Amino acid sequence: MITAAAASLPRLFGADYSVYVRIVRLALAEKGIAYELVPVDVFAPAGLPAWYLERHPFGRIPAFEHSDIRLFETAAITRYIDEAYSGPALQPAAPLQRALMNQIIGILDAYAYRTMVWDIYVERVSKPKEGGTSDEETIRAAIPIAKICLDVLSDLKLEGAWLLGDQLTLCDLHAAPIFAYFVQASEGRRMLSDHPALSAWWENVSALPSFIATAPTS
Ligand SMILES: N[C@@H](CCC(=O)N[C@@H](CS)C(=O)NCC(=O)O)C(=O)O
Repeated sequence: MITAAAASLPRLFGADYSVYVRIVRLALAEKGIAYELVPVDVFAPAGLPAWYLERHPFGRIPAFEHSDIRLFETAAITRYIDEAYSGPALQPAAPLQRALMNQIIGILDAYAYRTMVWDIYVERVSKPKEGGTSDEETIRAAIPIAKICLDVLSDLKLEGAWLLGDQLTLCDLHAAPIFAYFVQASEGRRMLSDHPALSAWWENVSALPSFIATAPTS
């Protein structure tokens, strides 16, 4: 078990606007692990530097490094952080609960992220803010997929403050940054309000000190 007193700080490469970087930052914060956020702007016009592509050959953010350990892919990084470092457990012990957590993370990666962030938030909020025009067709096509995501997450949600009941787990941390963008769109707020249990979860997760401390600065 790596303790907070390990010689060098873990380094997380990425930008604070990134959903996936924020997921890892939330896991580090919930474990109580100090780290260095090394700025990497994945959308920089000049492209990514070669030293970063050595850490993430697919050119996405984040990448993680601690001493001689290098990892990319957020779900692998957060599971490693939970298992390798001391601090509160962020994964359920029971096999079924753990599978449900992994199922939710899979759903978020495969279906929710692109639909709720790119097709709805970016089109409705981010593009117009930057002087562009929303692609209404993209938004229209995304709504039914976002509805399936919310319906499925509501069905899977167990009673309690968090998605899997009384334990805050990695799937809460994976979902929160996606919802943070989604609810900035009027469509997102309207759809979330149709899901009372998820709305209550959103109230809880968005009040976490780790969540507040990792708000994007740009
Ligand atoms: N599968 C990757 C996804 C990471 C990802 O898509 N990150 C976004 C930022 S939130 C990115 O790097 N986007 C750049 C691009 O799509 O070119 C993971 O789990 O870490």
